[in-house]
Amino acid sequence: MTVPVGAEITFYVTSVDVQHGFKIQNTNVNMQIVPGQVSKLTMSFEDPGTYDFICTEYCGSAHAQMYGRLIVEG
Ligand SMILES: [Cu+2]
Repeated sequence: MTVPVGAEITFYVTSVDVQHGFKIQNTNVNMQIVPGQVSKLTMSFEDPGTYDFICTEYCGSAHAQMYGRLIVEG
């Protein structure tokens, strides 16, 4: 995901299987993701850079592969 610096970004996160977590490192974005519900959080990133995000809830054998990267472009 790539977003512009300073833009208001709304995350809508859900799960089709089990409970997960969604945390963007070095920010206060940290949500619990529950099957059948949508977690919503709005945030703007004021510092350009690369932000890793991870699953924070042990969700099964592929838990360690649940990560990604958000790029904030200035
Ligand atoms: Cu997980």
